[in-house]
Amino acid sequence: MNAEESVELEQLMFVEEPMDGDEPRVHPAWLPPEAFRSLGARRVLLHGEGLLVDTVLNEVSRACARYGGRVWHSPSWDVDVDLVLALRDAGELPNPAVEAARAAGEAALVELGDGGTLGDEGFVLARAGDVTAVLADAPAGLLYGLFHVVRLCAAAFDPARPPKRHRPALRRRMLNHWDNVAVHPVMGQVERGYAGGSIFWRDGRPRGDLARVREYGRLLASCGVNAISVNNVNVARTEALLLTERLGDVAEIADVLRPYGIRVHLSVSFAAPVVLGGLPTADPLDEAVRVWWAAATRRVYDRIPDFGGYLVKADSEGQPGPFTYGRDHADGANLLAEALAPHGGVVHWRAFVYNHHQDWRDRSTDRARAAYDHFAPLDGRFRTNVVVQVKFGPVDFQTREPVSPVLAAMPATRVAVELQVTQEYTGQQRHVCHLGPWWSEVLRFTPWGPGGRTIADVVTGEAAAGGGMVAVANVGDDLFWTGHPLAQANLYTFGRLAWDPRADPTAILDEWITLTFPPSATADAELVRRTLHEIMDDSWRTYERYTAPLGVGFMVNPGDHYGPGVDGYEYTRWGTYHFADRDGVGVDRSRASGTGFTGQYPSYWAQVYESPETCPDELLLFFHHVPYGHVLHSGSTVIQHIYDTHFAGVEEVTAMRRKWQALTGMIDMSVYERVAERLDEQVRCATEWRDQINTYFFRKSGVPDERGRDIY
Ligand code: GCW
Repeated sequence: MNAEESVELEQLMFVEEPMDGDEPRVHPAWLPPEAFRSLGARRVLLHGEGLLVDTVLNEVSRACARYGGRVWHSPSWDVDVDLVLALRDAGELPNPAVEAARAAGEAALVELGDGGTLGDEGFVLARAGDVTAVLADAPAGLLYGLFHVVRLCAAAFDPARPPKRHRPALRRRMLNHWDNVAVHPVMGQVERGYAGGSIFWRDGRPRGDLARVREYGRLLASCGVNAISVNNVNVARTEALLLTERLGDVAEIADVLRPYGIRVHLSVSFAAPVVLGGLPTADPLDEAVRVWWAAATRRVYDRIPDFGGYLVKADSEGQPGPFTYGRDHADGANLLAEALAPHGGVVHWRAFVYNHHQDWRDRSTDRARAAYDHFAPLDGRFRTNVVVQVKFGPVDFQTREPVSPVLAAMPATRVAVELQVTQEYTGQQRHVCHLGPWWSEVLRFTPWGPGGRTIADVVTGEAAAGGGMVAVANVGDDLFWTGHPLAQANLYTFGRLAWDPRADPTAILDEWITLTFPPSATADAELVRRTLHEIMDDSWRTYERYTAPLGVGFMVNPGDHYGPGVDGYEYTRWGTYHFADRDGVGVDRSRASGTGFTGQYPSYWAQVYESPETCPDELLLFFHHVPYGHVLHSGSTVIQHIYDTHFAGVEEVTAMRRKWQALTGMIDMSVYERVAERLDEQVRCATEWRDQINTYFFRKSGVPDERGRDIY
């Protein structure tokens, strides 16, 4: 690409001006102006009123100004249009073609036969004559409908397009920011953040770049996210003050995100009545404590009327909680739920509770058991505005873990599944690791056995009353939002899966590619699409191949969790061990001879996981300690599998890097270069993983590689 072309490409892809005079320009992620070309070239009529309708108007106006289209807001005269976005109760328009398109949408809803309800966020898209109509009952539905039209590009105007209703499966689709207000001495500004500083906070104060926050809200709305928490679940002194003295800082964020339909939640300290209120106790059954929370919560709602609620990490990794007072987690969660209930708020109460002062010599304590042991007995005791938020796996966001049995153990509780978009254990946004397929596997898992209900069903709940999906966010103040430009796809995919947990992750990735690298802005759109799929589709499995084998987990460097550290956690207090010796490796979690963790699953999986003969290969070492010569279902032995996958993983990463090189000149140069640089690091790091893991197991087992490759 010559310099002129590169300037042109940049104009197509970047917003024209820095969002704030002092701030650098930010990559538009999956909403480059060019993605709005199809919409912006059309004649659009918007009908209805409301804050979010104004947002839609703003979006459409910008697109039309750029690409020559036109926009009218509830005109009192007849106009010729290609697209109408209308609230259903906004009254008639003096326009027969538009009314015909509206009637087509209404007819489609009647045909659905369930009253055709759209809810607060749904919409229907229909065609009549030459007009496409998007109808919604509420402004948020129009906003989601608008972004759907953007995603569809020209297909939204295809005369043959059948009408379709769209509604989110999950009511709450939430991101948790582990952002610290004050820089933490070890964890920094963002705990487990791999994309620079926080977009909200800097050095103990609000960052003040609300334009960027607004842009973030726009990105989130366009993929369906409707809630965020703005501070780390580890709540230190400064962060605790957000609930009281510094509530104004939270309100500012809420004001900026409101036009995009996003509600703000806050992580709070369970000890707040003591730390902030000066009470002698935070005992959940103490009357003064209840009064304190009620008053504090009322003040929050006075300031932020649509405040979402609280997020709590209690009795976990040093955070205060109800155990201090001899109470359980239902007592704790219900205390906050009671304070939030009059205002319609919810408390997200995390189930990530375990003993982090374990003795590695003790093989009977099993961290994987902890969440179930603490929470399953409490089923039925939580108030209806409590959501118990459960990490998807029983240990900790590993590259491969079984699905947490807690998700199937609390039928009388609203449970949410918690995913990690920030790539703490999956390459820290230096490695390409597209997580859509992994999340989708989790959501499709059937805890009661094949053909039964799925995790998606559990978190959806009856009448959409389930706890929804939550994920730890991966953005920062980085130019590309996510450090690795391709990690933007994980954020996008999370939102889309939270809207529809049954969606196909490859199709979602395809949407992301089309939006982020619009075909009209590249010389060879097919090459770009194919290359991105080749690099990203299977990248999570590639990552799995060159890191910890067969579900054993935790072979990372202690502290930063990046790179190989095979024995890094083996003799620590964290409860994450692999027990490799000269004969074998893995954790015996069977009922027969191990920790009994398999017994936490409903009977089908309890049986499957119980025996090494039936346990799926990819989870074998999570559930069993087996000899190196154990033969897998694949026909390979455990030791040979380790060697083969590690050699294969590095070859795949090398191939990724080669494929990426084919895109020189095809896409924005700054994206190209950032990814190229990170792929170099991925090759380096994967090689290190391969050599350390292979060498470690060769030295332990003494078994040579059948194919005689280099092991040290
Ligand atoms: O994975 C671990 C992380 C901690 C994190 C904790 C949690 C916020 O290493 O940094 O703390 O999980 O989920 O609470």
